[in-house]
Amino acid sequence: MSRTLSIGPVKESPIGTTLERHLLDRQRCMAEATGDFTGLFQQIGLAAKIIGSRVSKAGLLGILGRTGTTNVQGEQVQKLDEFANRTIVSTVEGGGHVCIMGSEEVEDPIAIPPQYPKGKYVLQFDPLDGSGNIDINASIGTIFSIHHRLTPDGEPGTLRDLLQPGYDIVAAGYVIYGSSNMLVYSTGEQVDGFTYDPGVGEFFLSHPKIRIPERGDIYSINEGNYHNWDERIQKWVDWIKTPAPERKAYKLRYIGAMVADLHRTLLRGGIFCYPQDVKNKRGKLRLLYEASPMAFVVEAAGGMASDGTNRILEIQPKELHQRTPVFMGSPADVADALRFANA
Ligand code: AFP
Repeated sequence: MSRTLSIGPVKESPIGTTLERHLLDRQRCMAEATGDFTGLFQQIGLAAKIIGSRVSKAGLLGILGRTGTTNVQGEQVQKLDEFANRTIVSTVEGGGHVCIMGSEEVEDPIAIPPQYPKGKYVLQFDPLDGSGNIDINASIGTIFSIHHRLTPDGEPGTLRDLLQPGYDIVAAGYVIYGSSNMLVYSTGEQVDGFTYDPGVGEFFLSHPKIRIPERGDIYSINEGNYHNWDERIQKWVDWIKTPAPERKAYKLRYIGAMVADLHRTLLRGGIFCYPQDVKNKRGKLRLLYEASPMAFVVEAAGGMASDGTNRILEIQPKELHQRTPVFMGSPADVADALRFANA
């Protein structure tokens, strides 16, 4: 008598959880879900794979680019941040999930071309954050956030759809292109991290339910700006790096790419900040596609995100490329910084 082996449901999948599977599982838990959000997210995931692949070849393309204007495949060598911007726009615009987009690389709102349907979501992104790191092979990233549209369904989106506060974000996240590529995102309840397996070509859940430590031992700030800061920020930095009987001095780590500095802060704890200074009177980082999405992720992981006075997620944006000071990270560390900043 022959025995039939079961290939039915298994308790634990031997292949792990892909980003797509994770999104579909969550979609099934929401009775009202139409699949639009999952569709949009899949397009963002695809863009992340394409950008990640190009980032990993950036050094090679750059070297070959110096010998002429084309690479070995005969392609034009493009600036990577422009390439990343075009990749996201072209992956998302025809999907029918979005009515308008905002990008760090583009002055005006990005309209959906007339031939495509206008969806119910609004996408904002910084296609390649920390692009100054490209030439030195250090980590860079993509940041994104998704809102519901405010204008009537089916019509082209407007600037009003883009100027929404962070507390109305539906989902936000980032992709870090580093020693491995990771996509980290949240819809508000938890933060999940997926590591890209280049052999398979998929993001796999590797860091479920990330929680930021209550306190860390790292501060992350461009200390070269010390002499341009308000005296209260100088006092805080003097305090945090000076050992005291009850605590060790904090370590300084600063990569110069917000995604990389905040990714470390999320996993290890501590604080990342970019306060205002005499050169950047309203701060340097952009509210809509840098500070707000990262604040949403940090808060969902149990952290704190402030502009020095207000919760970043409560700032009502007035301009597309508005800047803001930023203090983000472990709640106890951000509370310490704010105590000094508001003394
Ligand atoms: P780039 O994308 O122009 O390199 O800017 C990166 C960034 O917006 C952010 O990711 C960094 O945290 C911050 O600027 C670094 O700024 P400083 O070079 O002034 O420290």
